Amino acid sequence: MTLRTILHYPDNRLRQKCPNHDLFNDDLKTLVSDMFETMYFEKGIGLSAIQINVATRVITIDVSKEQDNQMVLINPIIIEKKDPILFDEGCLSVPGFYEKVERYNYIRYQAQDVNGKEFEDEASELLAVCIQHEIDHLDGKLFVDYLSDMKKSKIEKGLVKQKQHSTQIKRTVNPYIK
Ligand code: QAP
Ligand code: CO
Repeated sequence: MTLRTILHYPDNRLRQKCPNHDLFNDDLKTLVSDMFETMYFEKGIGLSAIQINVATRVITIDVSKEQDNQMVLINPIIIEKKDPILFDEGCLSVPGFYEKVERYNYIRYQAQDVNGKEFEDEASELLAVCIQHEIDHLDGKLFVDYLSDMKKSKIEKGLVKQKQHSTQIKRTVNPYIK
């Protein structure tokens, strides 16, 4: 179990189109368990492998309150979508910023589990939106891409400020520990 570092917008590594995942071995189990650990630690409900700089089509999700309903989606594909909605979204790669994005309230999807077995299921509301958000990551897309240039640059500047501020705090606390 290892906590991994999450890449932050506008890091270009988040822009990669991730290839299908085709090795269902112990390395995959380690990746998935590190993703859950990192996601829970950062208070997230969804994480894609590319957010921890692993360019492959692997997603972890847990939208339950008790954080006891782990979902792993490998090579997921949306096969049906209906009922457009506006959903207030955030992202672990865009910490502290939330904006409304148009999504679908119902989807049917296909994916493989951690053993490579294909399955099909439906999802609605928060889970449906989360799956759409995470699949976007696998294609190098972020929720900020749906926003106006003005909102996008406001978020970019805000994140730069945030980074400067947090390194400032670290310096004040102890100049020898990075
Ligand atoms: C994607 O997002 C999502 O800004 C997952 O400071 C978001 O887990 C799907 C988070 C909304 C559906 C609806 C964001 C944690 C977590 C932050 C997340 C933050 C701390 C975001
Ligand atoms: Co995200």
